[in-house]
Amino acid sequence: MNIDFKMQQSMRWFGPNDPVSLADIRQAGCTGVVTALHDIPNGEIWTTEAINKRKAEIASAGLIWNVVESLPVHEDIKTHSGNFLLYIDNYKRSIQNLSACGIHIITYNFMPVLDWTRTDLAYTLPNGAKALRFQKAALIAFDIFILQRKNADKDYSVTELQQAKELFDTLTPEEKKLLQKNIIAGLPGSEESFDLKDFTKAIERYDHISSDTLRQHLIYFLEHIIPVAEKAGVQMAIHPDDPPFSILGLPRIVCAANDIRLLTKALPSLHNGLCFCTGSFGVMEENNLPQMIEEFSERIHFIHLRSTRRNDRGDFFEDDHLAGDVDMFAVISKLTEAMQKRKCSIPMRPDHGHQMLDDLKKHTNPGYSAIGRLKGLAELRGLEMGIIESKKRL
Ligand code: DNO
Repeated sequence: MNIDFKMQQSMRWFGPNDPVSLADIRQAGCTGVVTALHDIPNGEIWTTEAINKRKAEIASAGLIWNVVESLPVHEDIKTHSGNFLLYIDNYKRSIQNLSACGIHIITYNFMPVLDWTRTDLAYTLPNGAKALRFQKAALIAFDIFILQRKNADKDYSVTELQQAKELFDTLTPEEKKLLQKNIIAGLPGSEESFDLKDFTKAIERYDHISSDTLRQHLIYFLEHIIPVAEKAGVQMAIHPDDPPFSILGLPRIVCAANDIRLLTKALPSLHNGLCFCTGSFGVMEENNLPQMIEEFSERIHFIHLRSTRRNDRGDFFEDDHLAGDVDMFAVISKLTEAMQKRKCSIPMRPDHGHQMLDDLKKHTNPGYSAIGRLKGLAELRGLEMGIIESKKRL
């Protein structure tokens, strides 16, 4: 069997202030860098000057800026209010400018208010390394006792409320502050950061926005940007919601296979594509990842590989890249098939990694330390090679 296309190994970089340097990324074996112009305020146009400057910086380290993650979608667009028309126009201009600079894959998300969310950024594993974790009782404790969101108790069962209370009662004042910070202060790459008062205001904007309404807003946005992306030769890649369920009363609409079907039915263009994140989709038991890859294979433009392990209380933590609930062998096998069929390499980054070895003593961006991601990447590329070679030699 002929196998010419492999995943393009890449790593996320948060720009010049990232403690992980471009040289580190190159030594990890990557050719691609996934980044964003994080200092440009959400909603403003990314100019060709700013894009080219960042691109040149990456090129001078011997790497290629292959994927934008993320071009943020302003809250006005998600809520269809305020200056949303202007922000959609600005978004189109940024797509065109990125294309003019030779960058053709753009990741974004449509999660209300918060981007990815965890309750614990330093969950100690039995081997002493630290992982990211989402504990449902901790999120509920934040919602009920810290945020004190109106009618929040109606969203949870009696048992859940009781578990949240038990957990909250064990927390010290510092731990309570840390829980709040973890949830609303913005994890690396997040587009927003809040204090409690602003956060309440931000979520109140969604009081009358149901899942269906939010989906209509997303489709409206896609109707405007996808034709522009098509013309500019840009592949748009929506990132699934992380975690893939509603939190703090906010709707989440990019969680399961059927959500993707609704979006692609509305806008069948292949430029209306996906960032296939196994860590986000993998939290939902009903998501059969290999089947989803097969179904959406033509529109997967970017891949995030990691594996979570869930329990029946609705908690999960980020396990080793080849452990957890994700069948990584089946996932990479299906991706390999998709790439040969499409005759292209799809950029992939090892998503997150444990804080381990020397990185335990350093300041690192949660989930984005060098050594944990390097370990994940090395395992993933080994698995890919094993799959490819065994197919070739059969
Ligand atoms: C977290 C990331 C997300 C992702 C955005 C894409 O580690 O996967 O922040 O970049 O949701 O827009």
